Amino acid sequence: MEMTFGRTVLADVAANGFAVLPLLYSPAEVAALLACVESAPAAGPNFRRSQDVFAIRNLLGEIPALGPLLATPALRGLLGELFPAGCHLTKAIYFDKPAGSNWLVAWHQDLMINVARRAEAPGYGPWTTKTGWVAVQPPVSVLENTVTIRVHLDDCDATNGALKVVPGSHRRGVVPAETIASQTDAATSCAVPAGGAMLMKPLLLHASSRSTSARPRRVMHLEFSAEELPAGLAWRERLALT
Ligand SMILES: O=C(O)CCC(=O)C(=O)O
Repeated sequence: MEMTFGRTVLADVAANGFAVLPLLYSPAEVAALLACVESAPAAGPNFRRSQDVFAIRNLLGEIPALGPLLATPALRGLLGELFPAGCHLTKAIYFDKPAGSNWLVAWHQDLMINVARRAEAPGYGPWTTKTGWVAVQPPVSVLENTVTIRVHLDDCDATNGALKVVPGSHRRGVVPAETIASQTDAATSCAVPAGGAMLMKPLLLHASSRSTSARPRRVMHLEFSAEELPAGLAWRERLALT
């Protein structure tokens, strides 16, 4: 599938902090992505399964065969437009919010990046370590040079966990946690069809609701950045996908 995305998508991402692409992967490509995930041995600390969510952290490290299936000409073309000087994948997570899931995600910005190990660097902090993973809040400039592409594998609307976002909130810098609740009045819900993608900036305020639907909501959350980290720091999942 050859396509160009053009100025509208780039302008929407710059102005609003997000954009919805209704078609990035064909139905056959979506089927291949799902078959690849379903054939993986879903065991180990990076797999989290409960009644309300199935998540795979370090998705491409756990299932490397997904790399060539994701890196279609359409994805590569999109990345070339978003990052003309090149970029790398920095994080990939699979989220299945199953039918009727009670999993909801409160309003937040994506402020942390995963790194291989802790090393002090100006502007980096605070740090967290959870189940062997080291994460740090980088300077805002790193977050501003990152774009998340959420590849949707099911039709998704407000009933099955579409992301809610506050348009333009990525331009507010890091929003203090205690003021987030008062900044979500203008929220909008981002429906995306299967095979489509939602692009978003990490600083965009976002949340998602419980599912009231009989349909699952399977998503691949892929973060791309053009940033190089300072000496001593390295992205935990860095991968060239283009
Ligand atoms: O997939 C979702 O419903 C929410 C995920 C999210 O907010 C995140 O990854 O930051």
